Amino acid sequence: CGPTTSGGIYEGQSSANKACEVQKRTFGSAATHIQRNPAYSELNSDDVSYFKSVLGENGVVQDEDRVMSCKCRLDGRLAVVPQGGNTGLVGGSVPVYDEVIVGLAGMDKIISFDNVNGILTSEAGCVLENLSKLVENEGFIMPLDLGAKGSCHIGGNISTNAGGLRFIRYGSLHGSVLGLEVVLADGTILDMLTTLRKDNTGYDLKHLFIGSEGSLGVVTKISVLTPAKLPSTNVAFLSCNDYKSCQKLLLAARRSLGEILSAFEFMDHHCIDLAMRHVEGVHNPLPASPYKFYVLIETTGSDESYDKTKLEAFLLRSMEDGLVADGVIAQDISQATNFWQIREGISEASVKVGAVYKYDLSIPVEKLYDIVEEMRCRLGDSAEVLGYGHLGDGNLHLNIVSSKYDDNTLGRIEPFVYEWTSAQRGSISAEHGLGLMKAEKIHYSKSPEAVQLMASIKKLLDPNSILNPYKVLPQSVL
Ligand code: FAD
Ligand code: 2HG
Ligand code: ZN
Repeated sequence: CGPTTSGGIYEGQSSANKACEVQKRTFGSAATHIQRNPAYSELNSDDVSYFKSVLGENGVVQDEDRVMSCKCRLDGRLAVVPQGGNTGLVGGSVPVYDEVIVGLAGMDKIISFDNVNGILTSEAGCVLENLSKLVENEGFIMPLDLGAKGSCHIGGNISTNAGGLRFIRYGSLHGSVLGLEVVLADGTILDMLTTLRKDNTGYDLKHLFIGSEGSLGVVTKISVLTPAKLPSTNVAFLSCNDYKSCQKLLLAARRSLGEILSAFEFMDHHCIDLAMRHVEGVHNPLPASPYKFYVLIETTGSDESYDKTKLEAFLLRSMEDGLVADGVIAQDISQATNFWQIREGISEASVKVGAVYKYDLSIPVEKLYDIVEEMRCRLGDSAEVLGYGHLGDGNLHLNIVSSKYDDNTLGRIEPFVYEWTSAQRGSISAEHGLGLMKAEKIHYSKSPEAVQLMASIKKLLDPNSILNPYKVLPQSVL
């Protein structure tokens, strides 16, 4: 880490077994199948002195309890794990053995905000929610939003190419990120921190680092294009009797709401039941509801009365057509917040009730719910199967909640879930990345040739494989 890096270094547990135990509890079986690579150096006191000379005494954390609270940890070959807000769901931000954590939380400065063009430039450790507040005060919004906004960093979002709740409207971060500064494995500071909308001079290298989960470089600075904040937002919470209706409703919303559609999220009734029990302060806006599915639709536009009329007319028509069973439009900000809290609370609520096997799948919309039903058949009463997600993006979150992690349950879920997704030509990671948990599963979604090319790029940029080892790519290709 060069002089521009004012983040922190956390020394990993000296006992590999202890680290592995934590991994096993947190990330299931993935960590237990990987051997420590003996080519990596072990951290010694010279390394620690060096880090302190660069980062100061407070920049280096060795105390075991503080390291563990990060949920976990450049002589020749010390392996490192870049860590943002540590909210990732695939174990990408935590060390597997004794890797050193490069924590970005200290790099939280705003560099500039261009309020003519809506371009934000900041350090990578800024928390997403803080950036949202900042740009909103200037009349803009961040192009992404997600349930972990209070903790995740913009650098982490970019490194995972996070999707989230605004993807349907503003698309992927590959479109919104204008520039990056990245520190490479050999310490080179790669300045790609442009703020230009258009720049076709050669290969657009920043895209290699968007979504590469800290395996190719450490993102230290970012510039992002922020859309204008529009004055009128409406949120509706609807119920449907069957999945087919949700699917038809999506098509109808695209056609009728068109340019003002800004979110289309769905959840099955198992999710609603869970949210009512475990998300603090929410209530079901459709109380007497025997419904199977729920949909949250948000519109954002520039004309309050036109937008509302349009949404009301759309709902009326959808009810007449039998697509929507019941529904409400939020009348004020507190109702809208309640609707969003239900949806955003499902992920955290699921981990409160048991061991959760999490899958994040891209599947053609017409098939998307089939895997949820298949899983219910396979697992019977032994687990609760939740289906929800970003329906507008064809992204299902399949969460399987069981009383404990065990090989028997896992064996009934995997490899079936991956084989099934692959057979639909879907993706086994729509938006969360591969991290530690899914690195060995990449072949379900990528061809051997594509994986080989990824490995060649990794070797070119990080020949000693010190950046985020055991993550993203299978060990066999490195
Ligand atoms: P971390 O968890 O710290 O790291 C994630 C990965 O990025 C790791 O591989 C890490 O090594 C790497 N990394 C982090 N910072 C850097 C950096 N500066 N340079 C290089 N590599 C880096 N994800 C979605 O896509 N959509 C959602 O809707 C969504 N909702 C969520 C809701 C909840 C409640 C939770 C807990 C998670 C959710 N996530 C979602 C997953 C997670 O929040 C995102 O992946 C987020 O982008 C991770 O950011 P982070 O700063 O926490 O990164
Ligand atoms: C969401 O959309 C997140 O709520 C989390 O991506 C999904 O926990 C999950 O599986
Ligand atoms: Zn999601």
